[in-house]
Amino acid sequence: MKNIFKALSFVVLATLFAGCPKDDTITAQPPKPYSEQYPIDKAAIDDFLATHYVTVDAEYNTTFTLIEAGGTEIPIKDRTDILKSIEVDRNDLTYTLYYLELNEGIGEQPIKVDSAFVSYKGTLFDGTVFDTAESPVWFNLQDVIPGWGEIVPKFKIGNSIENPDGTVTYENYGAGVMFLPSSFAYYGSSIGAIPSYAPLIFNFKLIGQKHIDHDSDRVLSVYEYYDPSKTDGSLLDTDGDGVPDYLDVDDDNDGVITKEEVKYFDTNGDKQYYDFANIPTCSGGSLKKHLDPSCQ
Ligand SMILES: [Ca+2]
Ligand SMILES: [Ca+2]
Ligand SMILES: [Ca+2]
Repeated sequence: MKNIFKALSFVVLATLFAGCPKDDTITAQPPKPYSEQYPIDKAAIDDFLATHYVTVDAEYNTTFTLIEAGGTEIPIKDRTDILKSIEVDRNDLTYTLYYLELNEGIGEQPIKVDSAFVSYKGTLFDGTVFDTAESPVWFNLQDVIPGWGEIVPKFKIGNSIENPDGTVTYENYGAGVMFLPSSFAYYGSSIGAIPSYAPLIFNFKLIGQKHIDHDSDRVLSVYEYYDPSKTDGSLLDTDGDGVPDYLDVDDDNDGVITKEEVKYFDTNGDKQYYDFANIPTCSGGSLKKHLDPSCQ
C-alpha cells in the first residue's frame, strides 16, 4: 500500500487546529457539565457505529454509509478486525475512545507531546467535511484537540522515498479513523462548520513524527515522559519534586543538571551527548547516571 503526496503542493488547511482561525467565527456557549454531555456524545457515536459500514480504499481513505433496511453490510461496531478502543480519564469521567486501525505503520511512534506529520479529513457525523489536508501538515500534538494526542500515538510512521521528479512517496504509514466525543474536540466552541458540542470523525495518516526534548536536557521526552513502572499513563518524576522528568532540568535533584550528566568528550576532545540507550549507570548502580543522585 502506498500513497503519493505532491511535496510541492503543500497547502496548509489546518487553521482550525491553531486555535485562531482566520475567517471563521468562534462562539462559545455557556459550558455544559461534562457528565451531561458525554452520554449524549456516546449515544451518537454508538448509534453511528451500529448503523454505518465503512469502505476503505487502497490509500486508506474511508467512506461511511448508512446501512439500508435489510442491508447485509457489517456495521462498524462489529468490525473487530479494525475497530479498537481505549479508555481515557478526563474531566473526572472515564471516556471510551473508539478508533479504526486501518494500518498500524512500521516506524517510530510519537508520544502525546511529540510532533506529528499528518494528513487528514475531518467530518461531522452527518458526513459534512469541515476540514481536510490531503498533503501532510506538522502538528505539535499538545497544541491540537485532545483526541489527537490520545489516538495518533497509537500509530507508527512509515517510510518515504524521494522520487527523481521531486515528489515523495510515502508507504507503510499508520492510518486510521478516530471517533471523538466533543470533549476531545472543541466542546462548547462553534468553529466554522463545527457546531458546539459536536462529536467529530477524523480519517488520518501518520506520515512522520519528531521526538521533542521539551526541557532541552538532551534526553528526548519520549524517554522521560511516562513512568515505566506504571501502566496508567503516570508521568515519570524521578526525584518526586512534582516536576515531571520531561520538564525537569535536573531529574535526580543532585544539583547537577541532566544535560551535564549525559555529556561526554570524544577522542578528539569534542563535547558529545550520549544516545539515551548509551547513558551509563553509576558504578555499582542500576539507574542511568542522570537519574541516580549518588553520582554525577
Ligand atoms: Ca528532555
Ligand atoms: Ca522531577
Ligand atoms: Ca542531576
